[in-house]
Amino acid sequence: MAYRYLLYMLFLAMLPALSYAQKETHTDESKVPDFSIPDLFVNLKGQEIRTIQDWAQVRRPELVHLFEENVYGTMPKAMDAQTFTVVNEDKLAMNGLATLKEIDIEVTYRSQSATMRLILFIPNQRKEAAPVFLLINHRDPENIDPTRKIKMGFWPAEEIVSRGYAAATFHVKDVSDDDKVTFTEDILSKLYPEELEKENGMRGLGAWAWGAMRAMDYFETCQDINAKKAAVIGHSRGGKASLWTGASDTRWAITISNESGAGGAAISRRKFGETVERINTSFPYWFTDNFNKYNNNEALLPIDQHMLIAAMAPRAVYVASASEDLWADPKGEYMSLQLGTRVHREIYKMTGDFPKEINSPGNPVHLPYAGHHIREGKHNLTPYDWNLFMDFADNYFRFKNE
Ligand code: GTR
Repeated sequence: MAYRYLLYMLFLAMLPALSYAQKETHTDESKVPDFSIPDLFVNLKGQEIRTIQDWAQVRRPELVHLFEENVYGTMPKAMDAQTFTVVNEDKLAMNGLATLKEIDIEVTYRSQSATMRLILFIPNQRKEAAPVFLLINHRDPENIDPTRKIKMGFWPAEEIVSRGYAAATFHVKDVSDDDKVTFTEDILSKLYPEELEKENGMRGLGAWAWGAMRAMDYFETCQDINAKKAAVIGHSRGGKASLWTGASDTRWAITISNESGAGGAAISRRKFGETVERINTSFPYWFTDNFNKYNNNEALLPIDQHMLIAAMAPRAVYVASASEDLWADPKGEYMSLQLGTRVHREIYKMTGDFPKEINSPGNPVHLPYAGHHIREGKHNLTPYDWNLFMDFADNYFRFKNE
C-alpha cells in the first residue's frame, strides 16, 4: 500500500514536468523536425490542379473550407439588416488634410444586434476615391485615437493620409474581446451563439475577421473610398486575423501580415517558436476547437499555413517579420510566402520570384504580386513597416491601373 502511495505521489510530482515537456518550445533551427508539406496542387480527391479554373473553382474553396474546419472556424454570413451611422464627422481633421468619420456599423440578426465602431480618415486632397488601409487593432485603444491627441507608430494615420490613402481601423473588442472569458460577449453570444456549440465554430480570430468584412461592407457603400483598392493589415494576433480575412473574403486587393507567427504566416510543421499546442493552450479562445486535434501532432493537419497565403491568389499578399521576433518564426513565415505564392507564379503566370534565402533587414523584396521584408528589431508594428507596405501598395495599384 505504502509503495503504491509512493508511486502515486511520484506521478503527481512529475505531472507539471510532463505537461511542460509537451508544451516545450524552442528557437533552435537544428531542432526543427523533418516534415513533409501538404501539396498545394493536389486536391482532396487526388486530382492535380493546373489551371486557373481548377484553382479558383475547386482548390481554393476547398482550402478555405479546410481552414474553417480545422483552424479558424466557420464564418457566419447570415444577417437581417446592416446599417451604417456616421456618429462623428470632422471635415477639417489633421489640420484640414483629412475628413474624419466615425461610423457605427450595426448588424441585426434574429432581433439581436451588435455594433462596431469604424474610425476612418479620408485624405481631403485627392482627385478620385481613396484607396484604403484597414488595421485590425487588438492593442490598447490609444493606438487608434480618433482625436489624434495621442499618436502612436502602431497606426501612423497622418503618414497614411499624407501618402494618399484613407486610414481605417476598428478595435477587436467591438466584435469579440481579446480575453478567454469575455470573448463571447459580443457578436458570438448576440448574433451567432450556435457557433459556440460547434467544434468547428467561429472563435475570437474568426470574429475579428468578420469585423474586417463589415468594414469592407461599409467601404463598398462609401463614394470617397475605392473599395477595389483596399488593404487589410494586422500585427501578430491581428495579423492572423488579417490573413484569415483576406483568405476567405476575395474583396481585399492586398492582405498584409505583420509578424503573425503561429496560426498566421508561419509554417506549423516547423514547430519553431510558438507551436500549435502552445498557442491553443495559452489562447484557447482564438481558434476553433478542432485545432486542438493537432496539438503536438502537426503532421496530421490537412493544410499548412502556406495554403492560407495561397488562398489570396491572384490577389496580393505581404508578409513582414522582425529579426528578433523568433517566437513568430521569421523563417517559417518566409517559407509560407515562398510556397504559397507558387499559385501566383505557376497558375497565374505572374512574374518575379522570391530569393531562396530570406532577405536581410534593409532589403525588402517587392514583387508585382507579393512583398516581404524583415525589420531589424523586436516584435512590433512600426512606421518603418507601414512605409514599406505603402511603397508596395503604390506599385501594386499603379500596375493595376495600367
Ligand atoms: C503572443 C502570442 C503570439 C502573438 C502575440 C501578439 O503572446 O503568443 O501568437 O499573437 O502574442 O499578439 O503580440
